[in-house]
Amino acid sequence: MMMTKVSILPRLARRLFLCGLASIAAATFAADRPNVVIIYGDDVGFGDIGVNGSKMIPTPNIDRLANGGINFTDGHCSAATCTPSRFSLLTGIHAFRYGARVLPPNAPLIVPTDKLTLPKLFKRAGYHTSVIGKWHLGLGEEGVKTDWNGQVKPGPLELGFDYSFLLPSTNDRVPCVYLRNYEVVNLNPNDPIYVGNTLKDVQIPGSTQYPDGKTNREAMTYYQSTHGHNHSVVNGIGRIGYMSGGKSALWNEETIADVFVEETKQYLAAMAVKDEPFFLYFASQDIHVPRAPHPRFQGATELGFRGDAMVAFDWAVGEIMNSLEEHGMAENTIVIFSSDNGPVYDDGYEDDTTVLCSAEEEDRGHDGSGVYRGGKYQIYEGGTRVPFIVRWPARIKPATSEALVSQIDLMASFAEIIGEDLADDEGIDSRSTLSAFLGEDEKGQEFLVEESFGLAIRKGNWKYIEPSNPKWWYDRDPIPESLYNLEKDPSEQNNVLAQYPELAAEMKAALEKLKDG
Ligand code: NG6
Ligand code: CA
Repeated sequence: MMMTKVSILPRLARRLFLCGLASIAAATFAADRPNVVIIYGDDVGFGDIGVNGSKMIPTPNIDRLANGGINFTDGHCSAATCTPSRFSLLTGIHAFRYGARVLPPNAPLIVPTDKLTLPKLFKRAGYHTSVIGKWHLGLGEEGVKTDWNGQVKPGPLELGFDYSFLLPSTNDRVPCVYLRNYEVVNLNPNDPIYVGNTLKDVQIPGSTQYPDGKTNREAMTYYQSTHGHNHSVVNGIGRIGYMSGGKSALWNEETIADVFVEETKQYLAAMAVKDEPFFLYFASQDIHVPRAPHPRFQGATELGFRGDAMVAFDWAVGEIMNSLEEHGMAENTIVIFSSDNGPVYDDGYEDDTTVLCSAEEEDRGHDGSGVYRGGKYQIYEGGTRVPFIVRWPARIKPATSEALVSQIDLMASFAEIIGEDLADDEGIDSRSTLSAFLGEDEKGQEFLVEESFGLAIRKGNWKYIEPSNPKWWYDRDPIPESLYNLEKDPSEQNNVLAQYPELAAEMKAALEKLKDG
């Protein structure tokens, strides 16, 4: 791997700049406060991008990003599902400490507002901060029914984002509307929105009623659900959760990617004329179910909607990159590309991946997790080893790195770049891996935790998995205590626990210590 020497400018100099006393040195100091864009995919697997071996899904824009930065081949989200990974990305805290699991549609905000978050960290250093895309960290106050017709809060703005444009939960959950800052976009007050767990909760006179998928399967005209997803049927797609009202505010599945890209372009154009640096968390809904790529992407691959949705996502990445370039901001913008969990085929809809129910298998010759075992929901590598690209033309030389890195460590690593200290109770699980992210160290973390129903810990190429009883809707096989040597056995086929009892005990002890905080 190519090496590049980076010197982070002294704190005092940065402070002077912040005080406006060192304008002559602005060009030099700008490198101390690069813009940061996190492009976060949903259910995008390690093997879904060209640079990681995908032959059947073309991803030229993501490959261009990787070829201009560092492609980490042992990079991880912190958990094998969405909410916990996003929780850890934004807080630098393991989700299991807060019991953060996949959230239902009307869940309150799960991230504590008194904890440091990535946007709060950037704000301390004078950044403008924004989130555009899928949220799925809950909105509203615990114990209070969220009023979707008023000010929906607390949410991202209470966590340090200056601006938010959200798909509130997931694209398979209600409410199927966008939220700009505190308000539902395009809401007609004469058709108020209600969200609930039962049909009865939302059968409120005066609001548009949507068919109940339990009794109206024929209303699922886009495609049928295979598991769950049989509550309100909106836009011909069965959802998790019930809603009524908000007809004028409904999103159109096939244009969600376009809407997020347009929002992002406008945001970047606004940032281009400001003096302050920015942090943008762009969270795509692609390629989560219900996959419904715009018709111009349908048929782009031979893999049906899952492959086509990935092509749509790649297009979105290209648009964001182009926009950064057009505004002359690409050079000093750190772009991170990654995903919230590994791949899944049938995740509850008949979208023609249904025949391939298991993430272990290939989809017509394409393997979303590459050589790795399992995928979304699972404790095996396919669950958390995801695409992980870091590009920063001003500082980083292109390379491929096998360093062990995790999204949870971005907080401490960014803190180091922008010269902010973390207090003892901030980002407690985040440890700076800056030298690996900059391509100066090929080892990365000594230990790294992977989370599913149970936990696993990596030490170099060794992986210890604690026993657990997963309760996912399709995966309930008990996981035995295991030890794998990923160097010889990257696909986790041979449990060598009995051969290395001392190493297993050492790793178990490290995991227990970490659990205790
Ligand atoms: C599961 C849903 C799945 C998906 C997942 C969350 C069923 C049967 N399955 O409960 O479709 O929504 O939750 O995905 O309802 S995640 O990427 O947001 O974690
Ligand atoms: Ca996900």
